[in-house]
Amino acid sequence: MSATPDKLDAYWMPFTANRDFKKKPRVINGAAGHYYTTADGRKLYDMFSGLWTSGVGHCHPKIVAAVQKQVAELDYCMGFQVTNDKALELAERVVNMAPEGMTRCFFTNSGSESVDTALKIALGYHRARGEGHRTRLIGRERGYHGVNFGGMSVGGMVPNRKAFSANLIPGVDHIRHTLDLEHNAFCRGLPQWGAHLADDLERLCALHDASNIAAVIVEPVAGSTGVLPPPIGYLERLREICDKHGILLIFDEVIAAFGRLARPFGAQRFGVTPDIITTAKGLTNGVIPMGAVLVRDSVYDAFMHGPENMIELFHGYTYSGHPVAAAAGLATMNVYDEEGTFEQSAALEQHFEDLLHSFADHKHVVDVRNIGLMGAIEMAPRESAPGARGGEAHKKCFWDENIVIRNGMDILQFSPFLNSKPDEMQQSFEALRRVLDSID
Ligand code: PXG
Repeated sequence: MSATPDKLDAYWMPFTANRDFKKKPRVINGAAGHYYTTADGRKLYDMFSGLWTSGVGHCHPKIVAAVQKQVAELDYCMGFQVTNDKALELAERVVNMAPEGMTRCFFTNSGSESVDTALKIALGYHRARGEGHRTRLIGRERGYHGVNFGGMSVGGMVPNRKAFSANLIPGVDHIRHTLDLEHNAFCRGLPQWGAHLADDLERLCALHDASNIAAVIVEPVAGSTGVLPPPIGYLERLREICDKHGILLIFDEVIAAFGRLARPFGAQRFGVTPDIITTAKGLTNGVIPMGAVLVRDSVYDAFMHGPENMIELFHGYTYSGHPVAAAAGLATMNVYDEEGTFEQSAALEQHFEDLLHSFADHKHVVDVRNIGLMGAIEMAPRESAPGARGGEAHKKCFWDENIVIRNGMDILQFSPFLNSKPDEMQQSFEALRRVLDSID
């Protein structure tokens, strides 16, 4: 490294193989609609709509205008003891789209913060009700709940936990994940097999005694780990077991909310209402970082005791309810309504599913999974080089075919725009096929 680091040296890339990346950096410097542009003047079709974030496309003019206007009107104001008009409006807007009974909204700045906020609310809820012994938190293997200590601890992504193993928060356990290629490979939509895996929660209730368990957190569809749709009946079963034992159910909908499953929330798609929902990403179409935690009345009400001059929940972020983020959120909700984004998303599902499953007989492919506009193609790893095939596919897509895909090791993930054009979606998968055909 040079004595004075150049900009590539200076930047420590998140969740990226830095040394490999810096040999031939992939730098994007513009975007419009469904395409990115690069410094060397290429246009790349974005098959991941940002990072599951940008459902209505990049630089949507109505969201851009709302942000520009807001930043000139009220750039920031304190979110503690005073608030701003846009945060109030957005909270009302979001709870009005939420499953019935989920009437309160707490703002954060990311999915990770939403998760840690939700876990704290769950613990505080039980304590406020005189059940402070409910301190245990249950996650699921292969779950992704962000990278803060709470979310990492309830998460089940081994590489994310490995280096921090001794420092994960105490009192956490995990239920089994739901993928079993012997039973549910190449399933279109929800697997028939696997509802019984929810009973693993009963095992943990027996082991720890249910009276010690505060909450269970799951993604309704596990996203980051490579799209694992819930088996039919699985989420219902989790709900039943939680009800039986007085445990709060948290759905982490950082990916699933806002149209990815053709509904405002995944809970509505699956007809199962949790007690707490975490969101981020599509809340602002990815334009300004923001997250939100929605809770049932009963959860909020449990905190509203004691002297009225006292803070009920000692938690919040400097940027909770940031006016510019909230303005972006409001403009995003307007676009969803005005353009019928969730209906557009629903109309694309079949086409997307057919394109994905056309890879089922490809030589590298061991599984294809999808639900809504979430999809994954899992490839077999190369012998003694796990992740190499997926990484090469990503790079070839970027350099040779002008498409951006995401890979987690050898699993390719797809998050099409909610307003994709069917022919562009098709062309992008044709380009992907050329790439998969060309790699070992
Ligand atoms: N929960 C879920 C379900 C997520 O998908 C987070 C929490 C954390 O959000 P923040 O905003 O703190 O990053 C996420 C984030 C992938 C991928 O490859 C997905 C996420 C992050 C990184 C990669 O699918 N989702």
